[in-house]
Amino acid sequence: MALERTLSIIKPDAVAKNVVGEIYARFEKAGLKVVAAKMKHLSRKEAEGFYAVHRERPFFNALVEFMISGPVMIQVLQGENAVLKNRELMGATNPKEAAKGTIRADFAESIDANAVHGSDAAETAANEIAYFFATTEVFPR
Ligand code: IDP
Repeated sequence: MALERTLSIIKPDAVAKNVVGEIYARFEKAGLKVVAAKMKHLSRKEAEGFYAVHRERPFFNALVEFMISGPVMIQVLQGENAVLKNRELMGATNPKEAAKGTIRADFAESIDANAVHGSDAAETAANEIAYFFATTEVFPR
């Protein structure tokens, strides 16, 4: 098993619902440790840059509008197989298809407002972590 880091974002819908603590508890119970965190209201430019791979998708503009609609909580999670473990905790992209007991099944309303983001592979995780955090902001350094 590999000790990994992954980028997690609690999206504006879940921050507005006041479930940041409940979502953090799920990370911790699953053995994922928060090793960096910041609350941020993303600019349009930051949201567009973060989701640049989706630029040509029909939902891109709606996704960016949603991501800048309120503050988000951004964290780096560390643990054994952190990338996959976080994806399992999150559940499917569409909350209607998400397995029972997952974050999206429990806290998300729709595919547009689906509570959390999590990196989908170790390589994207490294890029996404660097997008939001300086190396000095992730602990232990
Ligand atoms: P993921 O967040 O589960 O990794 P991605 O396919 O990477 O899913 O899509 C990024 C985000 O874009 C999703 O979390 C969701 O908010 C939004 N999204 C993806 N597909 C659709 C869609 O078909 N309609 C509307 N929004 C979508």
